[in-house]
Amino acid sequence: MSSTVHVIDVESGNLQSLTNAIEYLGYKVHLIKTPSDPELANANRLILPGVGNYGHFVDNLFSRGFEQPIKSYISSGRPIMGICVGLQALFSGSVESPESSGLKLIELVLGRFNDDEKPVPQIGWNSIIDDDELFFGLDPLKRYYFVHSFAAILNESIEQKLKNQGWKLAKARYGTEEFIAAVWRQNVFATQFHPEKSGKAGLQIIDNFLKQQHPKLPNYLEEEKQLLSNDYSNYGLTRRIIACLDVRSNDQGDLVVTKGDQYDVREKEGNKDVKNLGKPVQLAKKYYQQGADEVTFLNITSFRDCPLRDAPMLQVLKNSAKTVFVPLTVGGGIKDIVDVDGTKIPALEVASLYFRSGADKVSIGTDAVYAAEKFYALGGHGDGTSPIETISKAYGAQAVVISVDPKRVYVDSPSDTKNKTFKTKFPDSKGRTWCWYQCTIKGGRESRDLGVWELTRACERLGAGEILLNCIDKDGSNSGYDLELIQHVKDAVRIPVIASSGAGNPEHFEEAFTETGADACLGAGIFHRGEYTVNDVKEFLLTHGLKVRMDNN
Ligand code: 1PR
Repeated sequence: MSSTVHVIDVESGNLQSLTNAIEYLGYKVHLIKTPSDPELANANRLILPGVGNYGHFVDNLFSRGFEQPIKSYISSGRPIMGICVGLQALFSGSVESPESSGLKLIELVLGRFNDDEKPVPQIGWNSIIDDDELFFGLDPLKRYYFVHSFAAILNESIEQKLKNQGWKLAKARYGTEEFIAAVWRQNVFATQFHPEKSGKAGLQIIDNFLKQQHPKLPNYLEEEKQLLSNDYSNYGLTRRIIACLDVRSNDQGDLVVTKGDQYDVREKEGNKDVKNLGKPVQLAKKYYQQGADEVTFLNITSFRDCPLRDAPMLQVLKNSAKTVFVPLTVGGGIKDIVDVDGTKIPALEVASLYFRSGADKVSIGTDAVYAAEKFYALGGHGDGTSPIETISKAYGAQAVVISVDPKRVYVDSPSDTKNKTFKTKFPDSKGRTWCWYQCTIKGGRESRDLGVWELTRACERLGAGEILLNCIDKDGSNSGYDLELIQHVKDAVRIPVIASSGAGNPEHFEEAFTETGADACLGAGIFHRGEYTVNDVKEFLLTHGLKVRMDNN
């Protein structure tokens, strides 16, 4: 059998990572960009990947003339695998895009997760519900990476109907809702999760599909079963641990990973060089191998650079995506820019470059503050032009992270500021207990009259999918996260919130998860200094009753 895998490419999202995953498994990849590509006739393993908005994806697929060729391919009995929106495209439609219709192989309209009870999108690592009839080696004790707001939500009658039509279902549960995590019938297999982003467990699923094999699951010890099984205490998701790499050029012009104290990244002594903690690609791989659930790169001096000339950062991403099979986020300089020759380049194009290089999400800092200020100036709505709106529309909310750099400000009374205040347990030196969190831009260099409450709510409305919540006061302090700040933002929005700044030991991660509703915890210095590995943190959480993803067996 040919060792080439064919992948349909309608320029939707991060195909680079899927290509890397398939190549890592020892196959060649041929991208099918038009239905007239003669290679389609030779294909014997076809993958239909998709991310982002349902309508955007299926309309694009259909307008490029792929509907009939895909249907003919399926009728020919050759194996096909849909991924994420590629799974959703098999259905008849989605409430996300009522005007658009899918391939109608499965007669069901996808619904939106209920966000009254849980954060939406679902972003993180969930498990498959144990069932005797699982397929392609799907393992209920492993975790797979999901990122979506819409899903094939199940009830008994829908499930029965699909089973009667010959579909085998692998179900997962998010909050109280059960949905299709994977389907299989004859030559058609599809996963809602991203196997190419699900670490070793995910690579195994792709390999099983490519080899068309359904291996037996490992014989787990009773003790392992207890540790690894899902307890659904966090809606079904494991506690996500993110390793963050602040990247910039040092005085010698090399791109290095650095780390500040309250955002100051220079050595305190000697020639006050930028601290050099290692090379970005090597560190990203190291943290992936240690079990990081995500890796985030922040280009911390991007406000000075033109990202399109910033080839080294794109190269960092490209090289990292070859060995890191968990989600990659990149931030810094995601904005409308003017290139050296005066050409205007919209933020959407800048983001697309990063997605094509292997990023799954982009994070927006400075420009998100400008967008939120405009949102309020317009009376509480956007005008469709901000990078948050344009990127979210094309790639989906889950691809847009807002990186916030706030500082605490004390006031005598709430009437002293237009921003949302709260009473803290930690008064300042003057005994004041009312405070708010002020947003800054350009890496903390400039403060704005906008609170983190106001910023995050505006960004959520504009289409952001996640908040990366730094804290300048806590950054590099090793003194633990600012739990009051995290709770303040959790109360403001329904999208997931990543706690950041201050982690110094595994207990800090535990308290952020148990004392606030943090959806993920990010650490930088703790890992760079080698005090703890990501795995140390996870083992600590596991033995303290918090479920985490362990991908080493
Ligand atoms: O404004 O869209 O160009 O994005 C710039 C990005 O760079 C923003 O995400 C901003 O947070 C980041 N940034 C800018 N300057 C700095 C700096 O440190 N001088 N770093 C900076 C932000 C915060 C976290 C850090 C955590 C955890 N660093 O990335 O990793 O605080 O650290 P810890 O665990 O060691 O305490 P734009």
